[in-house]
Amino acid sequence: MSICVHGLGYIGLATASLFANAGTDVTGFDVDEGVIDRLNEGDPNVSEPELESYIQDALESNLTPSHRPQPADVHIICVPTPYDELNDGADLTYVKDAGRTVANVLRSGDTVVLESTVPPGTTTGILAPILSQGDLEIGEDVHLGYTPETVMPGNTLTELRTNDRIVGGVDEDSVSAIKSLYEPLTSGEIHVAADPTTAEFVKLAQNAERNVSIAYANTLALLAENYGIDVRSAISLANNHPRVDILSPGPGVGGHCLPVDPHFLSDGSGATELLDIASQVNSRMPEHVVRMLEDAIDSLEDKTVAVLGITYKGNVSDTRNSPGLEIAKLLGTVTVDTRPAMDGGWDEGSVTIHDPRATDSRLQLVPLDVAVDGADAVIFGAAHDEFAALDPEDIRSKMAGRTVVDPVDVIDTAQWTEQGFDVRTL
Ligand code: SAJ
Repeated sequence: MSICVHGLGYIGLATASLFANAGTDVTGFDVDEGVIDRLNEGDPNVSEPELESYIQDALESNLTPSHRPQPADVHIICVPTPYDELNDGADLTYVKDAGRTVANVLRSGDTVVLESTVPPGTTTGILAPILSQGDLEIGEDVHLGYTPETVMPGNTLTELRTNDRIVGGVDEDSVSAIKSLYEPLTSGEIHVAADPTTAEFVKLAQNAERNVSIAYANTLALLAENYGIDVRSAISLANNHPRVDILSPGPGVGGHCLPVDPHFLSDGSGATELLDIASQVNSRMPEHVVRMLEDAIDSLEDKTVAVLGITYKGNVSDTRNSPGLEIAKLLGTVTVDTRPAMDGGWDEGSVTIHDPRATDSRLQLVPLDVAVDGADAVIFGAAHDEFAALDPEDIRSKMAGRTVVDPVDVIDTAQWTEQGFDVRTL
């Protein structure tokens, strides 16, 4: 059997490596020539060490990066589906392009699998017609189905090998073909959905549920603050109930999944009201964090703040839709591209940002010592292990002020308070 994986982002690359390391010949294709060149030089450019060496193993065995898509028994599409702000939905350009690319090399008997996160109906309504533009009939000549990836960034390899999978095919033969493809590679169960549209819906339902649950935790945090209650201990107590499992509040919801995917469920009917409110609650959290700082420092004028952690969550390198970055912007610093600072009443340059894991070269990051040197306050934007290990005495000796805002619950509040810090938490 041969496989061609279309789209070599970290999911496509991890998936291609999974098959290659199991002994299958895999061609990895990406429209970005730089990605292929880097891979041919043996550089996967991923930030999870275990995953990186797993990909290296694949590159040294059965994974061949290629500038051109190759005919193969199985085509797996793992291309991005960015948020199309104008139409409040998914930008399916890459999926359509990948479909055309596959159609050019498609043969009778082949299987096509879509893994990208897409609005319900994409596989049958958009991909199938593109694939059947030649003589081939979908279902009859070509197997087609949808199976979403569900890995948690930061734990990609383990989850790729152990998570359950949902498979939806255009017919029974397609389901069997796709099931038998993934079954040997995951210790999780394979669940069959009624059709690809159901499988697409399920993926979105999972991420939308998490987004709503986080919004609920954030709502509790706002209420608890008004009642003078420590929300995390309240949530921990509430979770002793056998049917309650409240998530953690935080400075907002970032990444390329939770803030985006609920919009893909939008069908124009207005039924997404709850999802929309949840997104609003979460997107207002960075402003709340800035307010927490304002409460702690009498006046923001002439103060310098160090934002530590601008990836979208702890221990990852991805900065997309990052709450920490949003906080830095609200405080009035231009941190990425030439996007203007939002008006937070602060002078440009009054905010420094440091992140030991972020890899986006467009960001104006500074080393920790520089960030905290003379700072009046520190805000933690992501719960990296490096921050949990900070020595408060050392930080105190460098800062001018004693204010710390920790909405991500990364530091030991008692320890920092003992060192004279005024620690504000969610
Ligand atoms: N967050 C909170 N409170 C929490 C949990 C998370 O504020 O209790 C925040 C994080 O700090 C981060 C954001 O939410 O800013 C998203 O982080 P996450 O860890 O919840 O999820 P992602 O985006 O890294 O990965 C999600 C996962 N989906 C679900 O758990 C349902 C993952 O399994 C998916 O594969 C991934 O989306 C995806 O690619 O769709």
